[in-house]
Amino acid sequence: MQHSPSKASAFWKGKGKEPAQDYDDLRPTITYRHLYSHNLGVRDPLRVVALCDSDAFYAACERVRLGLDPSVPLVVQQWESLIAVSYPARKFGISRMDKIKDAKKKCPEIVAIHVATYKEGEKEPGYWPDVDTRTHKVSLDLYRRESNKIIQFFKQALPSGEIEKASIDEAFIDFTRPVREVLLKRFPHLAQVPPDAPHGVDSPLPPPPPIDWSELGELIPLRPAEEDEDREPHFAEDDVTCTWHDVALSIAAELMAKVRHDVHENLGYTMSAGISRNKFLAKLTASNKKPNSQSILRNSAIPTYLRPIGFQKIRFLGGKLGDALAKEYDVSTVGDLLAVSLDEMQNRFGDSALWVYELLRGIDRSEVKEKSALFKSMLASKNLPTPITKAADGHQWLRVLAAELALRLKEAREEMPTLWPKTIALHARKGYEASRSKQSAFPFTHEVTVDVIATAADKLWKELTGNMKNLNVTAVQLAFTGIETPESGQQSIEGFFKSKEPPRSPFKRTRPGNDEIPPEADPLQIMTELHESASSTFFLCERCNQTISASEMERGEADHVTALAKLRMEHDDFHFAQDLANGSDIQAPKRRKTKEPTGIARFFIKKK
Ligand code: DCP
Ligand code: CA
Repeated sequence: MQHSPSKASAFWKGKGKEPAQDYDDLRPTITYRHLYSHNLGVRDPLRVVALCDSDAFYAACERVRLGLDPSVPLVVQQWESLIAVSYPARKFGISRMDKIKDAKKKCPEIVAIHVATYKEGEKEPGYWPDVDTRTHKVSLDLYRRESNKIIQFFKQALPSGEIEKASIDEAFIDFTRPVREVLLKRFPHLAQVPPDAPHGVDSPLPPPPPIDWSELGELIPLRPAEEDEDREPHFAEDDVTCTWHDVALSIAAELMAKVRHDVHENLGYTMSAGISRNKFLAKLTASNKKPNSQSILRNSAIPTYLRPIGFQKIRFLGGKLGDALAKEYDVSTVGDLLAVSLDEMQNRFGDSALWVYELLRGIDRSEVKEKSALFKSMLASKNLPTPITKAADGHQWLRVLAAELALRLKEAREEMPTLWPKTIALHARKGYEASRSKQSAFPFTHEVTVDVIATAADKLWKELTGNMKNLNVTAVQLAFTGIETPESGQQSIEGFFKSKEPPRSPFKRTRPGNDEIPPEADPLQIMTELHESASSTFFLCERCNQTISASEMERGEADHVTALAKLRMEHDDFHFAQDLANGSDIQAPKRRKTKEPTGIARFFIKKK
């Protein structure tokens, strides 16, 4: 059905009011059964999720490393650009858009730290005086390490909370369980269904006590901002004085404030958090006030909060799908789009438009889930300012990339000593042409040193460049893929070395020798494709139909296209590993017949 663009906008540019049932999900009746159920998951009416985002993260890491006072204006630079600006430096009007020389003009006493780099011949990254993109490679290791420390802190502080690292300085925390524990302790009368409850365990909970929000953070207001004040708030003030979900939010806010305080005391970092009923809203709320603050979005404030937001600013709706929605309905805000019925949206965008329809109404059923450290890949990459034109010149960069992989594997093994990479892959891009890749089984040696990795990489490089005419390599990537631990019950890696038998991998190796990676598994190929849609922040996996969001990527890569390519490769690895675990005999990632994408998927997959 073709929708008339003017219909939605005409309705919304007037003083329309959303149908009341639109927000039923925001004011559920909460019963004793809900309270006692521990497996309601994303449908739990008492669900509370927070997104915690570190303030000026890389700048804070450098400040902590150097033991500087938090009031010192500090920036982190990568070559001539700024990648992080401390809040005291922001007071001078310095932003990430500035070049270092502008920052120094705005604040001559600024402390400028160049991000650590790897340089040829050095095993560890360092802060060298002579950094140059032609000879050095950026290292984000310090930030990864500090990021992991914060995550570990969260885990230990909230043993019953689920924690999902969302990026290098952001984590989602599902507070539902820890909140339930506090709630039942604090309100013991809820622990038993009163004998006179009309519907037994299905009776609604008694009215909640009033909440003193004053010490708990910034409350997102129920009333619309001034420019929108002719609109009625969705829920009248006295209708929303308090719900048990508000009590749950307030308990999460107490717990969050304590964790933020303890992270600051112990690790030196300040962070800002958003607390609401799901991931999407927690993320949106976290940016409400920074730094060192937390904001709370109650269910009753959601409609008013979402309505004026430009929907293309929302994670997931920023790319082609957002453009298509804006064009189709001639609208720009969430409020505008509320006029589009579910039927209309599904007719135009397919069944999965339900997910967009719900998002606009504050519903997001995605889980907070710790990502397994298994099945991951590690990738070190360098865009070369001076292309490699002689095969012999590749070696120096391979050693630099090998040093990074060696360090990252070593650190990962501090937490999980049996991690082992199955495969090493080398990708080389020639200008904007399709890249070439080679991969091989990673040798099973006692210690994964820079030399071992560099030797394996050199071998792949020789094969790759052996018959390349007019060598002109502009980017190189070295990756460990299929990083695994031996399956439980199997002998440990150490065990293999202790035995007199020659070392042999605990993994079944079905892959013989080296293989050319088919184009669809090639991250640099994907990267080139993504260049054309550089604003894209997520992709849809053709195999599992899942949207993989770039917010899950570690930022601070050379550019987000690289990071997205990396994310995609990691996701492909996940399938590869899953297939392997399911016993399918995979020789190499198989060429798949790509189905013509339909519905929402059309907006995530580039048509060939
Ligand atoms: N980063 C980067 N390049 C970008 C964006 C971010 O290298 N274009 C890095 C540096 C940041 C870190 O990622 O410190 C986290 O990114 P944020 O967007 O969260 O920014 P900050 O933490 O620096 O600041 P804020 O306090 O606004 O969150
Ligand atoms: Ca941040």
